[in-house]
Amino acid sequence: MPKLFEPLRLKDITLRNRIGVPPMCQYMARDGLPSDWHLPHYTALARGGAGLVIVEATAVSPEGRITPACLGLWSDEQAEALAPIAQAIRRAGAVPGIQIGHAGRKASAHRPWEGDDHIPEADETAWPTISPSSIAFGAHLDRVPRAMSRDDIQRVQSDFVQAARRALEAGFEWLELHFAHGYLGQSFLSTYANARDDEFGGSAPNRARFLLDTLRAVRSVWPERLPLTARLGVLEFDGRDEAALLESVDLARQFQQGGLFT
Ligand code: 8OZ
Repeated sequence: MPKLFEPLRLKDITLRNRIGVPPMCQYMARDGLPSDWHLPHYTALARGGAGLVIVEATAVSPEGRITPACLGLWSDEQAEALAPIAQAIRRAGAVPGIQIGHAGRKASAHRPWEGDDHIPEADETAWPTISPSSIAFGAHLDRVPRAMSRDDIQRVQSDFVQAARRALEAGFEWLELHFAHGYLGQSFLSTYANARDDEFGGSAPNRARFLLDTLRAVRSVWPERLPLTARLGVLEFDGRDEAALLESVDLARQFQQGGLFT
């Protein structure tokens, strides 16, 4: 642990130590906007002394929320409401980060303490879900999503870009793309969830295409001087662990070439 409490410089930012608070869903937002909960919560986390505080998974579009109570960055109003949170983290001495993502086929769910399952489609608080293919996640999340068209793919990538731009405007200095945990990014990479027969499915390069295209698109609006990172979900315990691991290592290399941490 000798370096844990030493500063770490990455690109143009310096973390006061190597402790980072990861994104943790609070399920306390309304219409994607922070509530009275968020400002004291993130201020307290930053005052705790970490070098980096990453704000919870924040949806790039309303349909990309995990639950109706998730934060969003699909409007300027949301960016304005998040700005005081980024500023409070910064004032407490930590670097403010945020994770942006799209929940894909795991979206439109109840909060964990309300069941963690899909909201019934007939309920007025539910919304239709999308994924690379019309294959349900399974277990407690059994809703069958609509398979995305090419237009959907373009739109979601554009939503990522707009959310990244708003995160910057709100004062965040570290951006994480959520491509893990069974949400939309990982669903493209997955041989379980992705049964497409176009250029976004099949071979490893095709399954990686959505993630790489999204990274490149976000790269164009996120400044070189600030860290851009991604959380990847890789192994799926499907009997092809070694192949999946090698594909993921290759993808990580391509991410590096595409601008992560370079
Ligand atoms: C744990 C509990 C609730 C949400 C994720 C957003 O899997 C989550 C999450 C994790 O990334």
